[in-house]
Parts: sequence; structure tokens; C-alpha cells
Amino acid sequence: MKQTWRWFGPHDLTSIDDITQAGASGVVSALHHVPTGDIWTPEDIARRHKEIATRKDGSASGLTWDVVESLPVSEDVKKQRGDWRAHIENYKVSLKNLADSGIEIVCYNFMPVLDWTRTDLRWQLANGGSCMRFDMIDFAAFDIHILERPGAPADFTNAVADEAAERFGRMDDETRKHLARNVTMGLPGSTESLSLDDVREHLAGYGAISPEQLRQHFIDFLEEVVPVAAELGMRLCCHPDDPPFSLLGLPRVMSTESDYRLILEAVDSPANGMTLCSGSLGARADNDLPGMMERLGDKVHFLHLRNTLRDDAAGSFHESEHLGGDTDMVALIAAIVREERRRKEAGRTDHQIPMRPDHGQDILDDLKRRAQPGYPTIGRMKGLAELRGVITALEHPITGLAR
Ligand code: DNO
Ligand code: MN
Repeated sequence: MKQTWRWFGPHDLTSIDDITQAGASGVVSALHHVPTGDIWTPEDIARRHKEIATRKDGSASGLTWDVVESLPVSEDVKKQRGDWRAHIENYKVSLKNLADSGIEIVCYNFMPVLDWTRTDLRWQLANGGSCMRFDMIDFAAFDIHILERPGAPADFTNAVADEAAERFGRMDDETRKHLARNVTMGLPGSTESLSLDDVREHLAGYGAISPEQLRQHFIDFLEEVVPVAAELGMRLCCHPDDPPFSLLGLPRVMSTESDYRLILEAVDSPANGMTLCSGSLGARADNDLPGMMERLGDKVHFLHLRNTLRDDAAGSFHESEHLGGDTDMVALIAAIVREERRRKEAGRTDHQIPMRPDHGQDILDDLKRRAQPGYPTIGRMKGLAELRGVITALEHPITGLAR
């Protein structure tokens, strides 16, 4: 595995120097300032490569930009409306520009409207740290009573809806606003909360789009871009839905092993692959992560290693420590090591899959610095160090699995 670190660019609270101290040898980054649908230019791409390669004092960092996360797919493409054809053409040009700069792996997702969704961005842990949490009751309270979405009550069990009504009744105005802010933070591009009317407008845009239609739009998109990526020697890898179930009545089509199978088989190419995010997929009890790695491993081009713990009967979960959640991380890493060994034996050049510690808990000085939710320096460094311990043991040439 190649150990990488997500970097949001020069404004990131974690510096390039910090990343080298964390022990990562590669960087995952994106041009967040480019509007979705526009072309990533060679100049912009070159600038980011240079920023990653350079330490504060001007010396070489030794780091390389290995993975793009994300080259976002526009809402127009997902809905096949407006400028969707132009956006697909632009996507191909961006891929070409990235390939020319030496990048082979590109992560993206196909979630309508929302990216990740949580109800609490700084949930207090018993040890004084904090992490992100998704509370099903709070989410239902938001959906039914704050957003007042007409279809919402039918999307929850009676027990959840009743508890949500009761909890909503006890919330003061400030708590309600705070909840709405937390939920809408996952909307792409929103560093501030969106108004409820903005959210309603986004949702209305998907009014008539069924999961089957969204899946067809996804396949149409892949049929266009995958051959281009293959020609350029690139590997596209779709990030799963987070959390892996439908929210706010929106269709979601990348939540389970069978969802992935369908998409990977529909456009069968080494360039059409998967980002295995154990934290996203693991929030669902019926997703078997080590098994998915065993069975789909051939198409896994990028790994997000983090853990979640489902912590009530309603389906809530929080982002637990990297080795301490519902996903058996040691078993998952063992499956990855076996896949890498198979690739090596087959003479494949991509036998070192890039991984990153995806999200971390806020601990120690993270609690004072307030990084982007999920991306504190120290919490992720702890996660990476723990994962590195397991990787080192399982990759060990004498006692590990890599023999
Ligand atoms: C959550 C994160 C996501 C991810 C994007 C990829 O698990 O990894 O925010 O970056 O969805 O497109
Ligand atoms: Mn992820």
C-alpha cells in the first residue's frame, strides 16, 4: 500500500511539511477553486504539483500528487439536464490534462446534491475528543420538522418518526439552527450553511429521477469517460455514498456490493474502478468490507481506511477510531495485502494501492484548531500510525501475508 494524505491546498491547516512528518509519502488533492463542470487547466494542475513538491523553506518535500479527489461530476451530468454534454467533454479534457501531468488515479462520486451527511460535526467523546456522528433521530427531526419535506414521514419507521417528533419538540431555536447547519454542511461547496429554501430547490431538481434513471445516467457518463481514461492509462474510482442509504428522498446508487458490481460490469474496463471507503460502506451492517475487498479487489484503485460504530437501533453511527469500529480493519487490510500480492504475481504495475486515513477524530491540539470537519492533523496522524502498524505486520516478508 502507498500511504497518502488528503491535502486541500495552501489554505489547509495541515502543511506539506506536516504531511512529511506524519510519514505519508503521497498526496491526494483537488483543485477546489475550479467550478464543477469547468476544465482543470494544465497551468492550475502544474501549480498544485509544485505546491505539493515544495516545503516551506523551498526545499523538495519528496511528496508527489498521486490521486485526484475529487474531479467532481456536475449535477447537470447526474440529471442529464442543461450543460451536461459540455460538462462531459470538459471532464475528458481535464482527464487528459491530469494524465499529461503524470496523474493516473482519479476519484469522484455520483451522489446527487449531497456529499457526506452528518448531524453532528463535533460529537463529544468520553475521552474529551470529538468526532462526526450521524444520528438517525436528529436527521428525521431535520427532514420532517425543519425542512418539512412532504415525503419525509414515510421514509422513516414509525418509531423513529415518533421519537423525532418528541425530540424536535424539546429543541430550542438555537439547537434547531445548529442541526440544520450541520446537515447542510455536506452539500458540495458549502463551507457555510445553505438556506432551507436552497436545499428545497436542490431536492426539487431531482423530483422525477428514480434510482434506475440515475444509474442509467451514471452508465451513460462512464461510457463516455472510461474509454478516454483507459486510453490515457488512467484509473477512475467511484467513492461510495456516505452514508450508504437514500437521504432526503434522493436516489443513491453506490451503497452496496451489488451496486458496485452492476456499475463495474456495465462498463467493464480496468479504468472503471472503485474507491473502497470502509467508513462510508461500513455504516451499513449488510456491507462486508473484507469480503468486498476479496471479491471486487481487482477494481479497487484507491482506499479510504476509517471506521464507524453503529451505536443505536435506529441506524445512527459515529466515526470511531480507525481500528475500533464495526469494520474488522485487520481482516480488511489482510484482504488488501492478498490482492496486492496477486497483482504483483501477475506482473501488474498497480500492485501498490494508495490508501489514506479517511477522516480522524479531533484530539489534543486538533480541538483548538478547528480544521475542516473530519480532517484534523493529529487525529488523522494517529489513524495513519495505527493503520501503518497493521500494514507493516501483514506486509512483513517473513511473518506477514505478503510471502
Ligand atoms: C468521505 C469522504 C468524502 C469523499 C468524496 C469523494 O468518506 O471521503 O467526502 O471525499 O465523497 O468524492
Ligand atoms: Mn471516504
